[in-house]
Amino acid sequence: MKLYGNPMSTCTRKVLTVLAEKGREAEFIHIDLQKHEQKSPAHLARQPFGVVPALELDDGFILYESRAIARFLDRTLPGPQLTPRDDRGYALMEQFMGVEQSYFSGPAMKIVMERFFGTHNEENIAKGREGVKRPLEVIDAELAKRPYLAGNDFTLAEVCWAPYMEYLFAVGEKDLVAPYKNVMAWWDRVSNRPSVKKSHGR
Ligand SMILES: N[C@@H](CCC(=O)N[C@@H](CS)C(=O)NCC(=O)O)C(=O)O
Repeated sequence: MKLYGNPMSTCTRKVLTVLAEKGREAEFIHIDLQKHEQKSPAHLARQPFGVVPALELDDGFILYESRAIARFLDRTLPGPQLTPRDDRGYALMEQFMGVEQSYFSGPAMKIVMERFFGTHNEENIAKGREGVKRPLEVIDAELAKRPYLAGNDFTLAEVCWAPYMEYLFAVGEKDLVAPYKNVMAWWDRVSNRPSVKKSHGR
């Protein structure tokens, strides 16, 4: 199994977290985003939108889109299940994966990119900060009721939120998250998980 990705990429990190949870390694093929290797014909043949990650199985089956890869690996690899078996837990996991994708990662990455690339456009940062407030407020209320987004266990919902949370802290935005006490406690649990540490290069 080959994983075409970049260790700094949030979407690659989701896949690496699932692999780490399952105790599996894929052959990691480094795609250099600075050199635009993701736009090369060879990579476009496996990921038609020219981004990472893409997964290639030994029989040639290729899959892209990080959340689809995460769900696929969770279904097919032995090891701890990252998808709740009960219907409501499953639905909550999907709901919070949707919240991450629709409302959280966009504004979070707006801040991260400005800080990461040193452009520091304060207008963009302010928009990003405003944007992450509502999703953080929403999950804070949910996390008052249970330790993880979908119930008592770490699931693919945490897998998907973790890379963006990690970057918010890494670029010095702890103050943005700090008012949400349940989010802080949850992030302490999630960020200290060995699979999350490993996939985020800690
Ligand atoms: N929806 C895609 C998004 C992938 C994506 O945006 N990947 C970023 C890195 S996290 C990338 O390759 N960026 C390089 C580029 O846009 O050229 C997924 O979930 O896999």
